[in-house]
Amino acid sequence: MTSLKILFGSRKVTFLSLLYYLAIPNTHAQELYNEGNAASTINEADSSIGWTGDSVITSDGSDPFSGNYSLKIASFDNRGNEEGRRASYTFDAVIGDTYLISIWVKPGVTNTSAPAFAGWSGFSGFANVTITNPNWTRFDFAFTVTTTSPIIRVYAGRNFTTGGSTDDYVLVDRISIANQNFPAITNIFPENGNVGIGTLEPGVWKLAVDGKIRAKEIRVETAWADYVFEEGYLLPTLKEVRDHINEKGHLPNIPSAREVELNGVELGEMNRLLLEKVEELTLYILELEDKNMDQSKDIIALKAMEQRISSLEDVLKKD
Ligand SMILES: [Ca+2]
Repeated sequence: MTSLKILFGSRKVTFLSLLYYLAIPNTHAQELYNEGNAASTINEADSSIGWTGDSVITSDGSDPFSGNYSLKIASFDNRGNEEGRRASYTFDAVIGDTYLISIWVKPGVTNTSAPAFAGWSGFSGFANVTITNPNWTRFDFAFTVTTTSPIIRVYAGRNFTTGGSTDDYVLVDRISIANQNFPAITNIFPENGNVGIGTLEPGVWKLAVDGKIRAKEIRVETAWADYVFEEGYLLPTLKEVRDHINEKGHLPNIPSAREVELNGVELGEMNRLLLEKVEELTLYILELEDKNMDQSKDIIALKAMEQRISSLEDVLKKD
């Protein structure tokens, strides 16, 4: 992320399509495109909520780039004015901050004029961009904003003066808006919805946190260890346990210090294993108690026998 700060440090012309694509992994700081609509990455919904304009704006399931829907922006009619082809989206912004905006688009197959990103307002240095690639294409923008409500505009067709066709449309999907000036405390990864807090590498984890977590309670849904008390459970003999400790330096089934150092501890799994050991200990204690009782009985019997022997000895001495 450091390199980005250098790249976008001068808040002048900041249209960086390919450069941004190469420089940034597919990760983002705090996601600001959080409307639940067809073009959302995190909370996609069959909706066009958040987008306004005189074009026909719908959620479309025929050819989504991401998820089940894309946003379809179609010309309202063949009027020569631009409003009938325009769709707008605004978001809350901080004046002077730089925003990274990523949008996937695909023109309609029979468009009479190419769609475009045009007429954006509140962005410093924006210039219109025509969308000509017939395939899904990602566009990346980085602009400093000059208003608290900048407006992104997408046109189904860019030919304002001669009109166009009601067949003109453009599909829009997987939009991301992030404030480059905002510290990337929380990073949401559009590919899989994984979240990293304090880290850009959540890996396969749905939530990865580089730091301590404080909570009132944490519930871990996991298997439990009652199988120890089930018939047929092979309770290791104490000799086997002793041999395992002597050989490996840790309890059977419990990870070694080295393994824990490498992989950490899974709370649910470790609690199950610890309970397994507690239940095994309980069984050993119960066995010991049984043995103790048997030995106590033996001791009582032996004492009685000793008493009788002693009595017999006394009798013999008197004789
Ligand atoms: Ca989508």
